[in-house]
Amino acid sequence: MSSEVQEQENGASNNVEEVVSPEMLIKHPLQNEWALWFYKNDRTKSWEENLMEIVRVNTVEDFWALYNHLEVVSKIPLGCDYAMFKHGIKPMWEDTRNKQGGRWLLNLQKSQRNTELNNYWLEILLCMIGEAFDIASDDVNGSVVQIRNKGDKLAVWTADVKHYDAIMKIGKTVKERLNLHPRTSIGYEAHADTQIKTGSVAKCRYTL
Ligand code: MGP
Repeated sequence: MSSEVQEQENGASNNVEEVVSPEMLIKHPLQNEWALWFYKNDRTKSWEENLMEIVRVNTVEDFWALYNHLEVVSKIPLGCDYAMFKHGIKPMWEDTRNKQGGRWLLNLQKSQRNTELNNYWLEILLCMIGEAFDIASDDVNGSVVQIRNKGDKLAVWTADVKHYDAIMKIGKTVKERLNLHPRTSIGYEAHADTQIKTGSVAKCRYTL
């Protein structure tokens, strides 16, 4: 190889090293670490035994790796749930950070499983990891999607039923980001009310 070519090659490889900025080599951290949970509908086990934490993510790249690897929610079996919660908060009423809280609930039509469901769930996940609720983001504990014969359900769980402003900000953001029809309403239930409901509907504290 001539010395000129050798020099050109060395020059080229040096340039490559120079243009790769260190920023490109590190992952982009999320403000919070999030845990994905799966609820398996196994009638031989208790509700709590059926709930398992799958994986935690704390970077944008790890979130997408997880999302792309997962079965889309419309394909998981009937009676099962996905939940994504801030690390340290279990997706159950009993967790100390859920006890005083509640959920914004969107009940879907059966037909929406094959149309909007997957996009709605992804949009909610992106709102959470992107802290899209501004200062109310601190009140967001997590979200749950449930595959049910009677109609699937999407919910955003918040920290405290008394935090009216944060609850409203979260509910309005969900309606906007999901681009819900103005006539589609979402209701906010306190977990305390959901736990003692008798029929299939709990008392709604707020509606949007
Ligand atoms: P579900 O899975 O939230 O709704 O609650 P589903 O299956 O649509 O039923 P419906 O009652 O809303 O019509 C089903 C049952 O799971 C509840 O009645 C509880 O027995 C149990 N369960 C649900 N959650 C969210 C909890 C929880 O946080 N803690 C405990 N201990 N049990 C729960």
